[in-house]
Amino acid sequence: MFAKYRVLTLFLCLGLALGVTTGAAVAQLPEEAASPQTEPFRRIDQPLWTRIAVTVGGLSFIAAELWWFQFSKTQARQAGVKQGIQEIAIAVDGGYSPNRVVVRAGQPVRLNFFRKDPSSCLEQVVLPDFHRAVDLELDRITPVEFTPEQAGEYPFHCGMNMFRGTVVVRDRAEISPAPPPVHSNGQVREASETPTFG
Ligand SMILES: [Cu+2]
Repeated sequence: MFAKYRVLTLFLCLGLALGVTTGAAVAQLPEEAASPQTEPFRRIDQPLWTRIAVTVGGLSFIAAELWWFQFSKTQARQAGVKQGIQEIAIAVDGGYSPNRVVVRAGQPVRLNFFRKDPSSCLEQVVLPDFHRAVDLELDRITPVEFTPEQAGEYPFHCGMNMFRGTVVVRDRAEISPAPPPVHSNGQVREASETPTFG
């Protein structure tokens, strides 16, 4: 399931690279066409529909990319409570899963980041509001602890701010009691969407 995401991410990154290089090439075209030094390169007049197709293709790549990084696969999960600590496992594999973590204010939180993705992009996780910047070792669970005092939404992201998640802090009264129990390995015992740390 996560391998699919990785392939898709790669695909979209290639799309962006292609879009940028094509854009740069097109931007340089008028200058080069005017210069006599570019004789070996003959300018080919593309039919209008080709230009439109290329433009539409490029724009849809950009749109897909924005969607992928901003809006895709938002999944919220509530942290379980173990010995007074709100604990939840977050798989780091082509992003964060779950990428929306619900906790309650005034109680310690432990986010167990399990990094499965070898890309350097995800080797660091930053929680600016809680003053945490933590390096994640590959194939290890790295706990990040803090105590949120105020209700609100607090983002976390990779070192380059490409992949993002949110810690949603609610007031005690807003959260239903008895959240799901947590496994000894930090995995939340829950339905189908629980990430598999195999
Ligand atoms: Cu990154």
